[in-house]
Amino acid sequence: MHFHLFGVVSILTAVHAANLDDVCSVSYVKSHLPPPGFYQGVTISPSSVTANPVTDVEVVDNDFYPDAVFDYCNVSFRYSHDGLNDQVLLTYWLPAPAKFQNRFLVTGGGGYAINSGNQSLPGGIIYGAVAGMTDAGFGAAQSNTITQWLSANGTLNWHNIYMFGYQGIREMSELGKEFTKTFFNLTQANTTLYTYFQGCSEGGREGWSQVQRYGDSFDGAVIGAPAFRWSFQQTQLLYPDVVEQTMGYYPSPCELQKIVNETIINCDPLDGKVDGVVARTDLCYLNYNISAIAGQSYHCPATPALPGSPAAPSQQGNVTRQAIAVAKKILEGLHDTQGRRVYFAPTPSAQFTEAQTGWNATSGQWGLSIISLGGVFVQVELNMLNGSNVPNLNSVTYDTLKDWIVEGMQRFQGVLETTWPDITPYKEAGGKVIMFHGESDWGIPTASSVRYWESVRRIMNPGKSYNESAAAQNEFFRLFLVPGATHCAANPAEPNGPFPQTNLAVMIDWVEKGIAPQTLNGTVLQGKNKGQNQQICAWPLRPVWSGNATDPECRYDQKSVDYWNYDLDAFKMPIY
Ligand SMILES: *[C@@H]1O[C@H](CO)[C@@H](O)[C@H](O)[C@H]1NC(C)=O
Ligand SMILES: *[C@@H]1O[C@H](CO)[C@@H](O)[C@H](O)[C@H]1NC(C)=O
Ligand SMILES: *[C@@H]1O[C@H](CO)[C@@H](O)[C@H](O)[C@H]1NC(C)=O
Ligand SMILES: *[C@@H]1O[C@H](CO)[C@@H](O)[C@H](O)[C@H]1NC(C)=O
Ligand SMILES: *[C@@H]1O[C@H](CO)[C@@H](O)[C@H](O)[C@H]1NC(C)=O
Ligand SMILES: *[C@@H]1O[C@H](CO)[C@@H](O)[C@H](O)[C@H]1NC(C)=O
Ligand SMILES: *[C@@H]1O[C@H](CO)[C@@H](O)[C@H](O)[C@H]1NC(C)=O
Ligand SMILES: *[C@@H]1O[C@H](CO)[C@@H](O)[C@H](O)[C@H]1NC(C)=O
Ligand SMILES: *[C@@H]1O[C@H](CO)[C@@H](O)[C@H](O)[C@H]1NC(C)=O
Ligand SMILES: *[C@@H]1O[C@H](CO)[C@@H](O)[C@H](O)[C@H]1NC(C)=O
Ligand SMILES: *[C@@H]1O[C@H](CO)[C@@H](O)[C@H](O)[C@H]1NC(C)=O
Ligand SMILES: *[C@@H]1O[C@H](CO)[C@@H](O)[C@H](O)[C@H]1NC(C)=O
Ligand SMILES: [Ca+2]
Repeated sequence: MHFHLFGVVSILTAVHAANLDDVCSVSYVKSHLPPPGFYQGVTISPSSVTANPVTDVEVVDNDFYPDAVFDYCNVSFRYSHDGLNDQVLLTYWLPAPAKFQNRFLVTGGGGYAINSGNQSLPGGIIYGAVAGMTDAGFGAAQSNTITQWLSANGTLNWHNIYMFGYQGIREMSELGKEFTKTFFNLTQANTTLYTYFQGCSEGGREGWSQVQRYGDSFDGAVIGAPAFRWSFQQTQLLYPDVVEQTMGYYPSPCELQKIVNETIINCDPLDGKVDGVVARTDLCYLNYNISAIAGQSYHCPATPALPGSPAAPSQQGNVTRQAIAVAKKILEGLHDTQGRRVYFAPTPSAQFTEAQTGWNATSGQWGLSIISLGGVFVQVELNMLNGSNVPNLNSVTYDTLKDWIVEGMQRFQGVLETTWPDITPYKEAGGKVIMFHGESDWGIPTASSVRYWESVRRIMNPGKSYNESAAAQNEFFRLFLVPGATHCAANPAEPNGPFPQTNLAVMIDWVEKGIAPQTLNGTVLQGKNKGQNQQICAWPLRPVWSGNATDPECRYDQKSVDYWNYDLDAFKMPIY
């Protein structure tokens, strides 16, 4: 017994004696790779290994982790899939041995990117975690993988789509867990390795793609504004464009911004605190009539041409009734021509980014500008034609949008839809999820995350009352709507709102110490209150302030819960 303890102590001492330079070498990494055959169908190329120490890296003002200075070992290696002539590049950042805390962080991308370059990895290193990312075989095109979703016009490249959908992240996770264990000698002294995920938007979808499939994926997943319910999400991006086309009115960006600004000013107090933040978009929708903005004057100065955006002239005028009608139609959310609801509404106070019009210098007018994030879904994934957008929306109606959703749902159900509602294996393995969503998100309706939380609650807790099932769900999966936050970011238009910058620390406390977050830790990241701590309510409770307290009271409000739960009666099948 004594001998055994002594042995453990001496190994731990040896572990702590190693410094970054001792282990951050090509030869050390080569001799600590996952062994051949470790992951079926995958062959690692030892000759592809790179490793170099990087010191005194400083990160400041990131929404997803606090400011820090750190060192790491920058490792990469490649693998191929047996029988395919492909090359997948993995990148792992490893903390110095003395800073390693038996943690591994899986990261993802955004938009059509499968990783976030060097942006997400620091979020693991600063908590003593090895952090991993993959290019999923897309090479330099990883930041716009959709250019490789077709083998030719008319032929989808299903291997690439599966790699993007979930397979690439799974392989990076499993190879990364094993690599971390061998690199840090965990098999000798202490086999505990906590695995986490952190990602937002497409990264959030990637997180769910793992949680829904693999009970052993993570111990804790931090998932922001996930781009799931894929075919709905991609298609609904086009809805504001179709509204403009159908109604024949193309508001200038300034006119739209005026509507958002007035909405924020008028709805701010409805939550009880006048701070420029609309923490209750439900009350805003129910109580504020944007018709009051018609006739108010707006003005925006001319802007010069920048890379990716052409010059725009100065814009001034009074908000028209047509602009209000367009905004109202957008804020109702997509319905088919029979008036049945197809998808959720965006929250009032969110920017009308998808509705942005384009300046036509020839005609001297604002006109249709099709949002490419939505258009490329139709062009490539539905029409199977190479390109970055649909050429036009000629003869596209609200019913066409519904048809596109159904076509996409059927085609990609098993790869991309990512709304599987029964996550029992993950729960039973002890896994935890923190999901958060900005309440002023322009790109993914906040209601999308509420829908999924409610679907999982209902499916996993048959026969239980709402309160019982919500309590059961909160044991492992909590949802937080972030006042004022925009899409995966703090919102410059509502600078006093909190953003949950320390999510991974909160998750580590939940997984490793059993401290479940009753509220989510938030920090004001900009403006005159920068640095202020504000707590964020857990769904289904909603924030209310009395006086100027920094933290809200979190209350149950049936009207609010009803507002967030939509009846998608355009479909006869369940939509999770
Ligand atoms: C793992 O153990 C070996 C042998 O004791 C040692 O040389 C190496 O530095 C250790 N690795 C780390 C990361 O501590
Ligand atoms: C990390 O390694 C990759 C692959 O060798 C290299 O391209 C990159 O420049 C390295 N990054 C740093 C900061 O050293
Ligand atoms: C293993 O390491 C983890 C993280 O450092 C620690 O929490 C745990 O107590 C250790 N377990 C043992 C058996 O030493
Ligand atoms: C990420 O890469 C950019 C460009 O090379 C560099 O300026 C920045 O310091 C890097 N950030 C980190 C955390 O490595
Ligand atoms: C699609 O277009 C992209 C960019 O123009 C190109 O890199 C890619 O090879 C094309 N794919 C096919 C299948 O034509
Ligand atoms: C909207 O408000 C922002 C401040 O959040 C301001 O910079 C902008 O000029 C305003 N735009 C209009 C059209 O009022
Ligand atoms: C909003 O105001 C307009 C104009 O006053 C009015 O016609 C409309 O009925 C109002 N809408 C609601 C829902 O009260
Ligand atoms: C625009 O509204 C302002 C008041 O906000 C008013 O003075 C002006 O006459 C209006 N202009 C037009 C063209 O209606
Ligand atoms: C811009 O306006 C001109 C003149 O009305 C028209 O011919 C042209 O098609 C427009 N361009 C776009 C991209 O809509
Ligand atoms: C594929 O479709 C795109 C978009 O219609 C077109 O530009 C391109 O020429 C087509 N490629 C081939 C090889 O036909
Ligand atoms: C909560 O956020 C504050 C800053 O607002 C930070 O100082 C604190 O460490 C965070 N708590 C946790 C558990 O991360
Ligand atoms: C809250 O703060 C605002 C602005 O600082 C102030 O005008 C108001 O009187 C305060 N309200 C209360 C109840 O303290
Ligand atoms: Ca407020």
